[in-house]
Parts: sequence; C-alpha cells; structure tokens
Amino acid sequence: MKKNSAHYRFCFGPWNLSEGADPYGPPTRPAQSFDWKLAQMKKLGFDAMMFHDDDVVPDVDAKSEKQIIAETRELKKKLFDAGIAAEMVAPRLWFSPKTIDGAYTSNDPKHRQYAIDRSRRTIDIANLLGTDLIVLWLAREGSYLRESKNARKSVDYLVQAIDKMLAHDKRVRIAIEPKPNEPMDHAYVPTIGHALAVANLTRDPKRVGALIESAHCTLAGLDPSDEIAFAMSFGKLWSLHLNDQNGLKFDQDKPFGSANLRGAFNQVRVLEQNHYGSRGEYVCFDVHPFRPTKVEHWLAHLDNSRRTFLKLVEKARSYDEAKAAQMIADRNYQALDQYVIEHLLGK
Ligand code: XUL
Ligand code: MN
Repeated sequence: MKKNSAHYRFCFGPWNLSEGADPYGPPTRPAQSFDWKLAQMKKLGFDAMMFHDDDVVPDVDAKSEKQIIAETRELKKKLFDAGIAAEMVAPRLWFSPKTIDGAYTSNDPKHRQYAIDRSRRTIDIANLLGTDLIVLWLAREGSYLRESKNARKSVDYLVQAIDKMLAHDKRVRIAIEPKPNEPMDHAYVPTIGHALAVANLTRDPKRVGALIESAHCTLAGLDPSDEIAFAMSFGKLWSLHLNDQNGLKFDQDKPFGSANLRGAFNQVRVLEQNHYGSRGEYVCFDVHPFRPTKVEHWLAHLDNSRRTFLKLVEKARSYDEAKAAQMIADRNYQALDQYVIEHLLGK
C-alpha cells in the first residue's frame, strides 16, 4: 500500500481544558475563560475547535433565537480572528431537567420533542459557525434497567429524531459517537457497527456516519484500530476522538498512548493506511488533564497527545512493510510481534 504523506490537522474542545472535578471531589484548578482557551490553540499547533451547542451559547435554553444568532456570530468572529475553524457542534442533551430519563428515547413525548428542537437549533448554530458536521454522543439513550424502556421503540425514536435533523438542513452530516455505557448502564448504540446500522435506517444514510473515540471502543471491549478500520471501510469515519483508557473502568480520557502505546500505534497505522484526513477530517483529542495537574501544566495533556500522535505517524511510516509481509507469509507471528515491539522501542 502507498505510504501516506498526509499533513494532519488537529482539534480539541473547550471541555478538554477542564478543571479537575470528579464525582468525589471539587475542581482542582480555577475555570479559564473561553478567550484564554482559544488563544492556546495556535500556540499548541491546533487548527480547529469542536463545540457543544452551549459551549457556543452558554445557557442556550434560556435564550431567544435572536440572542443565539448574535452570540454565535460573535464567537465565529473570534474564531476567524484566531485563524481557527469550527470542526463540529454537538447538542448537549444530558444536562437539562428535560433529559433526565434520556433525550430522543425518553418515555415522555414532550421531552423527546425538546431533544429534537434543541438538535435543530444546534444545526442552525453549526451553520453560522461554518461547519456541516453535527456529532451525536447519545449519552442518556439507553437504560438503567431493561424494563424501564422499550429497546425496540427506542431505535425508532432515534431514527425519527435523526430524520428530523436531516430534513431540517439538506447539507448537514450527522456523526454518531458510540459509547457502550456511562452514564447509562447500557447504551442503545454501543459500537460503530450499531451506529452504522442506525444510519442505514434513516432517510439519507449517506449523511449519517460516525465518530470513533478510542476510550469508548476499549470500554466496549473492542480494539479501537479495528473499529476505525470498520468505519473507514464504509467511508463513514468523519471525526475521531483519540485518547486512552486503562481497561474496563470509568471513562478516563487519558492522553493518547498513555495506557496502551502499541494500541495507539495501531490506531495511527490504520489511519495512515486509509488516508484519514484526506477529505478534511480532523484528528481531535478528547483528553482531560489528570486531576492532580497544576495550573502551570494545564496544557500538557493536549500537547503530549499531539506529540505522541506525530511520533507514531513517523513509526507507521518507517514500519518495514516488506519485512512484515515476509513474516506474515511465513506465518511467523512470533517474529512479527517482536518486530513491532523493537520498532516501537527504537534502536
Ligand atoms: C463523552 C464524550 C463527549 C463527546 C462530545 O464520553 O466523549 O465529550 O465527545 O459530546
Ligand atoms: Mn468524545
């Protein structure tokens, strides 16, 4: 296969400069302003920012359409002045009192309608920011106990909601970000296979694709590089949240490569082999600082993730494919295993 020489473009979201709160303790760093976060992007070699709707317009539910348009335009100007693109916008459908029991799959029809209305507004915000990509992390679309919701009906509700979004805007593309659990016991769209199957039930499957997050694949007991390859086989990997995860625990959002360097190498290798980025897709890092991180080290997890990614690109490009192919032809997987280890360790 021809070696990739692509130049990657990088992205993170305002939530990735988080303050360190967890369910057992308060923040460990003071909140930084949006302007400060934006100012760090270029310095760190990043090209785009990803958003939730209320990252763009705080307290979006309480604002009029006119206010939403004015605040979005103001933010768009800041992005333009900073030379930063908007990668995607995601409706934050898991904070509101109206999404306590789920959003699109809530048992309450008024709450399902709220979720659809808010998603349409997110599309309008994305349009004003100059991106056609909407990400759906289906946070509360699942159940805590199986008997509380109808799983069969829930798939219909999801498809109906996505259809309404596709009808709202003829150009919008929806990328589903699957995650198997957390905050729910079980989610209805736990893997990339589920996401693409749901896409196929919608009114315009061509405009419904996927976003893969490394940690979410690990939480599903799957290998992120195989999930990436699967989505790319369908031409449906429209965004990517690289990070790491130390086994089947809470969603850790560790720096890329932090827990499983070989797994990170395999993700980069599959992106390289399939020319990720050649259609304008960004490499996003959905990573958080470790809670003990001091204010002066606040950007390290993003900088480190990007550095690790770029070093692994070099490793993927210098991987001796001919030598590996010989070992594969000889079915000498012991030798192949050791070649990979020594290649990663360096001479
Ligand atoms: C949650 C997660 C989200 C999405 C965006 O696990 O990854 O931050 O990426 O809503
Ligand atoms: Mn994510």
